[in-house]
Amino acid sequence: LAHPNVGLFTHIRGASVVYGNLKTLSPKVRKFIEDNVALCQPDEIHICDGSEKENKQLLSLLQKKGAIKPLPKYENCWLARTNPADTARVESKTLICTEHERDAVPTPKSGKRGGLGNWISPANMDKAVQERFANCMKGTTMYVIPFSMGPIQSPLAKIGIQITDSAYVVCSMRIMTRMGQAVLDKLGNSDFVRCLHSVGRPKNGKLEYPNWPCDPERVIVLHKPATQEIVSYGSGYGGNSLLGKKCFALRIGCTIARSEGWLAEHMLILGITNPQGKKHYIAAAFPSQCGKTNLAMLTPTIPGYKAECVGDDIAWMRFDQNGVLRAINPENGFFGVAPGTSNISNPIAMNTIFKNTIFTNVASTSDGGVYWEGLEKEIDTSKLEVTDWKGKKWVRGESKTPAAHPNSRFCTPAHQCPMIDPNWESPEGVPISAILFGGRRPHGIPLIYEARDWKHGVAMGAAIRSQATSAAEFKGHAVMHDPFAMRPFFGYNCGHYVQHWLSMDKPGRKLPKVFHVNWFGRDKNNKFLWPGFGENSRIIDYIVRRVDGEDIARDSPIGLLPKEGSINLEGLPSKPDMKALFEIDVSFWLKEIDSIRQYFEEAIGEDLPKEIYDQLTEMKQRLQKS
Ligand code: SAT
Ligand code: MN
Repeated sequence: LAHPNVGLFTHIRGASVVYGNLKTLSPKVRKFIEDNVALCQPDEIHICDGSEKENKQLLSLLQKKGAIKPLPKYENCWLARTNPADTARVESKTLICTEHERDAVPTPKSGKRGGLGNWISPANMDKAVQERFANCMKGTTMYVIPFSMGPIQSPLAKIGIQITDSAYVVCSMRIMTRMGQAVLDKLGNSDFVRCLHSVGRPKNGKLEYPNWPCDPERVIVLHKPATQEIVSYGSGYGGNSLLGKKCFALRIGCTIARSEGWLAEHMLILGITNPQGKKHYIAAAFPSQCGKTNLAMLTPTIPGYKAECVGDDIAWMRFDQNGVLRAINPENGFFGVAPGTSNISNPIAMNTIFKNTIFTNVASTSDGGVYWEGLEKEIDTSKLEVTDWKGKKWVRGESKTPAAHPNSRFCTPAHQCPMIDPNWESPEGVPISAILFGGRRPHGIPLIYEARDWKHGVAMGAAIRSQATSAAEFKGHAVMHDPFAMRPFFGYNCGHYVQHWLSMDKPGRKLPKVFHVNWFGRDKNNKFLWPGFGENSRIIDYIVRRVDGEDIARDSPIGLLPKEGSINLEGLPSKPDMKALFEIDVSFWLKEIDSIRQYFEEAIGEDLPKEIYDQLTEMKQRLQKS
């Protein structure tokens, strides 16, 4: 007979531990694993340590399975092609589980659901989990990923443990989070956010794309704030499977933030040093695919300015004892949209992503490289063979479909970014002087305007609208409402969320200035009115000068606009039409306010604080008087 302890440390409920050390697990972590082994019935368990050795082993396993292929043109870069039915977040299958529906989603006046999240009852969540997860890991390996959102030693950081049956997820989580043994050491026997993920398998067991197992028919992403649990089934796509990102850092994160008095936001964080050497940090919320990553990696075109990147997608922000709003980037990497990324739009990203990166659903070239829409001027495809994201031969000018999926991504370590901020891992976070809201609006919305006060700023955030993107399952270019750029990411009732923002205004706090920006205005010929990209530094310059108290703003019915001549246009090759960029068309704005009010009433109803409705009323009155 074997020593009685042997079974204890080499097996959990019959599944053998093939990697990692069970002895280092706290009783809580061990219980979490045991419960899920009992549910999912894996053959093997792998407890991730986050080491280089482990990463290499998993990458070569993925390669052997045909799930990824190497990109020899670069250093340690890989390409994954997904099942074409699994390329984006699944908003309609993303649910928040609470006892009472109203805690999760607003109760709209119309009685119709307003698209601000989906609710599920605890009983139905249990049922959904049982139906999908029972025995779902038979014959496979269960990976256990301890991870930290935020620098491990930061008091603002939070720890999660993700169970998954996907090695692709493990390798991606190693890039996107701080992952491995150091996290378990920090955790001790404390609580953690419980994350369970399986790529699943169709009911009939047949995989259409054996290289990319998933179950599009039964896909579901569940969040239970009361117990800080996330359960995701059926998808390997980042937004659905890297549970630290949208699921934890935003949906569960914002519920924790609400109860602890801070903010978990869909925001980039950018450091900006002016020619006098004074540094400010700004945070900016735009819906997915409105250029957050590009702004986070801004190359200023005006002389003397320096920009540094703290984060490109998520900000956790808390007022410190001195009343200063401090932000950390809870992530450790960039999960950026590939198409459109080029040396013109984002040279910094181009200098970040060609080592230690996992690409997903981009096209590949016969010289072992990658290709996507936007690289036409940089990669001469006439001398190469191109294989599109579905694995088919692709010829520029002939093929009718794009080479790369519009939501194809790079997953790359943040520290590789040449302009990463020296304080990006600072445990106390960086001080935020200004908050920007924005969207993709072809008509009517000026390049920049400033909120009169905090309440107005909160109303601005609540009223964000933008053209639809391909990060989710929506089609077309309709202008969609997207409060705080959080529409797909609320972990609780959006109306209560707005109330939480209003409650940030407390005595002794230095509230950041709030601005609305729109880089995407178009003229009558549908041409962009503003050059964008690096030239956006001219607007950032204006913002930090406002933060420093310069008298360069004038009143208008919608908020403060720049005084004429106050935006630095020096050195621009052609002068933009500033009149068009700042035109306030009263009839447009009256309609805009009516649509925003209608949306608020229909989607949020009485759950939206009265102060926000009052802001609309006041703005309308100012417009009618103008
Ligand atoms: O689709 S993800 O959530 O992974 C990225 C995004 O939409 O910002
Ligand atoms: Mn995002």
